[in-house]
Amino acid sequence: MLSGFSGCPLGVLAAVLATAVNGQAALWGQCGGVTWTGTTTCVSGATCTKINDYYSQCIAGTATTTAVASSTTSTVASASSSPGLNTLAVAKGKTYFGSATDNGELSDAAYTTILKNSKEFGVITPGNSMKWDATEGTRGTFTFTNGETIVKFAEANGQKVRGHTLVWHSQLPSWVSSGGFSAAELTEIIQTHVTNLVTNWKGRILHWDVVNEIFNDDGTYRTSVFYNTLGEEFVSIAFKAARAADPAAKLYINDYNIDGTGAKSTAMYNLVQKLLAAGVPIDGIGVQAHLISGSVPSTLATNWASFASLGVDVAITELDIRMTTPSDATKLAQQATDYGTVVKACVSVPRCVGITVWDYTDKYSWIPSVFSGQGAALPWDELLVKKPAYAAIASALA
Ligand code: 9MR
Repeated sequence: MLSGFSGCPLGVLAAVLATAVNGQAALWGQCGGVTWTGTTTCVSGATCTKINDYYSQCIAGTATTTAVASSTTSTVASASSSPGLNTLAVAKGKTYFGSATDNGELSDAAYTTILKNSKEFGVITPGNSMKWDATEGTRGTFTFTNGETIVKFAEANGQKVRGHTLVWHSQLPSWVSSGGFSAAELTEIIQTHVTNLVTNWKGRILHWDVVNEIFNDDGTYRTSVFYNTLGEEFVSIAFKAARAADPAAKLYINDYNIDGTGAKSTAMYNLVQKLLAAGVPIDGIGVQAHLISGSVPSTLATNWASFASLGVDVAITELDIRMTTPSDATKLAQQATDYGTVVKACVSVPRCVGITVWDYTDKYSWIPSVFSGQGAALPWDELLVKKPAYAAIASALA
């Protein structure tokens, strides 16, 4: 798992935020804060926006409110009184802005107060409770309780759900991975699993991640019980079963390190093209987007437009942008720039339908437990306070 994610080295973090010409801070650059000694004016078209006492940033557009910290620093509505990221995304023509969550987090009242706000999040993704190990730990015995808790939470709050995930090599019970099944038996096992889950939540799931992480980074197929037993046919088997069980759900193939162009993205493109030509019901490509601050690929929009040219939707399904911890104002500024880059790329591709952050707060991010010394990857900090990334997302959606 760990080695599977982007091996890109950390890039230079703050250099790109250097003061622009004529002594004015660049778009997205820092322009204020109690320890800031640089310029407090922004280039034309940007407004110096107070994010907190320690950090002001040049945000695209013109200030809308006037709380003034100095003669050149004003506070816009973007963070404290934002209309909400989902509201902004929908106004921008997208279907949603969303967040992952997990069952254990739902007992945290401060956390759920934000999660249930459909102005911020229009779609919720269960981080674990719809996976194979959580739903069919024993062959033929299905457990929907935890998944249902999250679906009910979303429905109670006027939110939709991305189902995650039906066929994945990980979090897979050993009865599947080590069962020694024939191709015919494994086909039936996949069909039974997919049919039961999708039927159980029929009509209540916006998107399903039908297959997840089937490629290696070089674009070859990942070794798994599914691929080893059935070859790439397992993909078609899963999609066809999902479509038959809930024709209304949009069906996605989901993976990481297909953010920018490269061998893995090419493999995804080629497979989806081939399967669509063969009549396999694929509606979208899910781009996980587990990214590294300072190393966000420059080819996001190009790659997503290429995917969309196949006639499918694109969804950013698990966005987070990690950094070496602890964070500081410079790193948070770089991260804000990076979030802006990702969101603007989605905005620029009409068939990029929505963006999900892989939980919204650093309090519940998976990153520190897997990437030692890294974290602070999400738009809200561990205290549930909005970071500069929030304002950058809002600005990119404005
Ligand atoms: O967020 C999930 C975390 O709680 C689990 O421990 C982990 C186990 O593999 O899975 C995490 O979610 C993964 C997602 O399902 C697929 N893409 C990678 C995500 C991060 O590992």
